[in-house]
Amino acid sequence: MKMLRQIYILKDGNIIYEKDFGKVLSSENFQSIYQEVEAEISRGLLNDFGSSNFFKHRIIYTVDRALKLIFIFIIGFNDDMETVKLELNKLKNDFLESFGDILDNLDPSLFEIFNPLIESIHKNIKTKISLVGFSGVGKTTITKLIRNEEVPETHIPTITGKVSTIKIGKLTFHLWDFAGQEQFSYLWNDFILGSDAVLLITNSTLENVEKSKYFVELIKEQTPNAHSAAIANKQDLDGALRVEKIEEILGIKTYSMVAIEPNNRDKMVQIVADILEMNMEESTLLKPLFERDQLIQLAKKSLENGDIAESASYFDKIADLCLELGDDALYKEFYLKSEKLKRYLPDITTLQEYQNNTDLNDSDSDDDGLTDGQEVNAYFTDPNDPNSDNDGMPDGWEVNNSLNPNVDDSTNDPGGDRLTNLQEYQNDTDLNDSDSDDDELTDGQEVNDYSTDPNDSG
Ligand SMILES: Nc1nc2c(ncn2[C@@H]2O[C@H](COP(=O)(O)OP(=O)(O)OP(=O)(O)O)[C@@H](O)[C@H]2O)c(=O)[nH]1
Ligand SMILES: [Mg+2]
Repeated sequence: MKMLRQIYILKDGNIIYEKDFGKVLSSENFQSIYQEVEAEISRGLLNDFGSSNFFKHRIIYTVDRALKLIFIFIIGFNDDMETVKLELNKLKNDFLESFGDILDNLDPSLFEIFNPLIESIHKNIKTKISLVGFSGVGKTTITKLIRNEEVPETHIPTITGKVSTIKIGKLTFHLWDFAGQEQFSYLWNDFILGSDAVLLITNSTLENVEKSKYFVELIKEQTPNAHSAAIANKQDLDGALRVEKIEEILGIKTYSMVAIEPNNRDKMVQIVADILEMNMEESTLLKPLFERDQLIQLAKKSLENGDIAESASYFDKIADLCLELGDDALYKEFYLKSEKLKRYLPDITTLQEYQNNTDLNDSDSDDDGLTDGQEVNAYFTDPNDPNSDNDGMPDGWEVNNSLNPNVDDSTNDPGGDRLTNLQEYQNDTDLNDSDSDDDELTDGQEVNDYSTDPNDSG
């Protein structure tokens, strides 16, 4: 696996920069490896690059003797080290260029400017996962399942092949979806080449499984160091061979699967993580992902049970996790789902009216634009206080403008127009538009500098 796991930069034997993409080495292990590296360097044998192995990982490093700097990558095993060396050199050169002259009083906060480079290094050392198997077994369906796209009902044969980028947790991979039709067999060798992991897909019929032994051999020939496993797909069909039987025939670890079932995404992602040997316990990268999938299940259950308030609060949590995972589009989707649900909340019960001391004959007792039901069941605000968080803005206005009615957010300025949320409310301007009346003066300038009306361009 040429997946980059850790980056270290050391000066005079001290770590001055460290970045993890799913940690594989504890600090103690790193120290013992580092001593080996140092011994190697002091023997003076090192050319441009040095490397040593640590179980299933490789430590590759390069040095700058004059400045006493060591640059280290910790990566998974792979035959081809050229890309890795290239990227390590890039790190070294960039570092020297940026910090070479000021090494003696380096402020660690300066390393911020490094982040884009580190991201690009991580992406360039890409892990290739290939899906192989004959036509119609479900490779494209599995690709779509992993990508969380609608799975195809009809078989549209893939032409030549397709590469897509997938993100699992915070890690980026490249997923290669093969064309399984025999007319494309001349491409198969080249497609498999350089894979870090290969998943052999079968449709769980005896005929197909027997035939697929061909791919097991091909994988061994073309990419002997890749991790491989088989998927016994279409387990929902009558007469599907049992997984154990398929594993016996193919001689490689086999997982059962029904790829047309969207609920199996979790399972499929787990299989990919498994084959990439991403250890759940030691890697925190996948945790938010699985947490999110669990919450989605819980939200579904609450919906089935008709508990709208509960499912809305799950969707809120899911939206937050999406943000953490960097899935902005999904964040929006779940946020909107939650908002939509909150609108359909069952109205406040008579008992709740009594408990909250609200007016039975007034659906919005405090006239803040949220019904008593919404306040009690969805937003958990005070149905008798139009401004539950005392930040000067009514609860209903806050909700309509996507602000939190339970937190004082009066001084924030999300639009960046130098009008705070409270000022936007007081001036009745658009929170998301820095120039509400399109007169080329920002709302902030109009109110704070010129005392003009930000809603009137004249
Ligand atoms: N019943 C059932 N059908 C499935 C399952 N997985 C995929 N299919 C169907 O099998 C058909 C072929 O799936 P694809 O994913 O297009 O097959 P492929 O392996 O990509 O085929 P090529 O691109 O020609 O190599 C589609 O009609 C899918 O709906 C499954 O688990 N159960
Ligand atoms: Mg296909």
